[in-house]
Amino acid sequence: MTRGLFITFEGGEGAGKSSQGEALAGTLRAMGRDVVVTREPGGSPGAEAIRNVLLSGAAEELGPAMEAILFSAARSDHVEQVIRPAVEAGKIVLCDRFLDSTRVYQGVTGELDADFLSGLEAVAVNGMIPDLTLILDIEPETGLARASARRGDDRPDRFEKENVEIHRRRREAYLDIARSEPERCVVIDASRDNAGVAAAIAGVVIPLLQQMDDSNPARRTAVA
Ligand code: T5A
Repeated sequence: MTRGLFITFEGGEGAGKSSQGEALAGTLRAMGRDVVVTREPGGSPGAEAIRNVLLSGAAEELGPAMEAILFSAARSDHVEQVIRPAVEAGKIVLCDRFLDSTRVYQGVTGELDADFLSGLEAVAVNGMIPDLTLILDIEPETGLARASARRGDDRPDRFEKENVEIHRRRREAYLDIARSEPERCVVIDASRDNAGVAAAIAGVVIPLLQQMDDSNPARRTAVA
C-alpha cells in the first residue's frame, strides 16, 4: 500500500482553518482522492473527551504545563487511532491544528520549557510529522471577529478570551516556525475571501500531489 499524505492547517483563531479544510477536502474528493478531515484537540473519541475538558477551561487552573500534557495525550490517541492508520492506508489526512498549536499556544505564549515540550511532542507525535503545514496568516482582530460572529454570542472559549497582544505573539510565533521549517510550512494570506484562500491552498497542494504521483507509478495508476 502506498503511503498517503498528512496535511495540517495552522493559524490563529478564526483564520479559516476548518472552512478551508472542508473546501480542500471537496476539491480533492472531486479529483477521486480518499480524504479524511479531522481536528485537534479531538479527532478520536478519547481525544474529543479531553477537548471538552480543555476548551471549557476546566484545566486552566492546573497551568500551561498540565494543559500541554492533556493536549499531548489527546494527540497521541488521535495519531494512533485515526491519523496513522489513514495515512498508512494511502488516504490524505487534513487536520485542523496539530503539533504547531502546542508549540505556539503552550510553548511560546504559555512560556513552557523547550525541552519539556519537545519531549512531550516526540511521545505524542511518535514520528507522524506532517508532510505539509499550511499556516493561515491573518490579523488577530479580524480572526477573532470572524470567530465571534460565527459563535453568535459573547462567550469566547478558554483561548479566544485571551487579550489581543497574546494573539499577536502567536501570529509571530507561527511565522517564525514557517521561517525555520520552510520545507514543511507554507504561509497562506488568509485575509482574502474564502475563494481566494481556497485557490491559494489548491495552488500548493495540487502540484504536490502531482509530484507524488509522478514519482510513484503505483499511485498514478491507482488515482487515474
Ligand atoms: N489549542 C489547540 C492549543 O492551545 N494547543 C493545541 O495543541 C491545540 C491543538 C481550539 C483551541 O485550542 C487551542 C487553540 C484554540 O484556541 P477551536 O474551537 O478548535 O479551539 O478553535 P480554532 O481551531 O481556532 O477554530 P476556529 O473555528 O476559531 O477557527 P478556524 O477553524 O480557523 O476558522 P473557521 O473556518 O471556523 O472560520 C471562522 C468563521 O469565519 C468565517 C467562517 O465562515 C466562520 O464563520 N470565515 C471567513 N469569513 C470571511 N472570509 C474568509 N476567508 C473566511 N474564512 C472563514
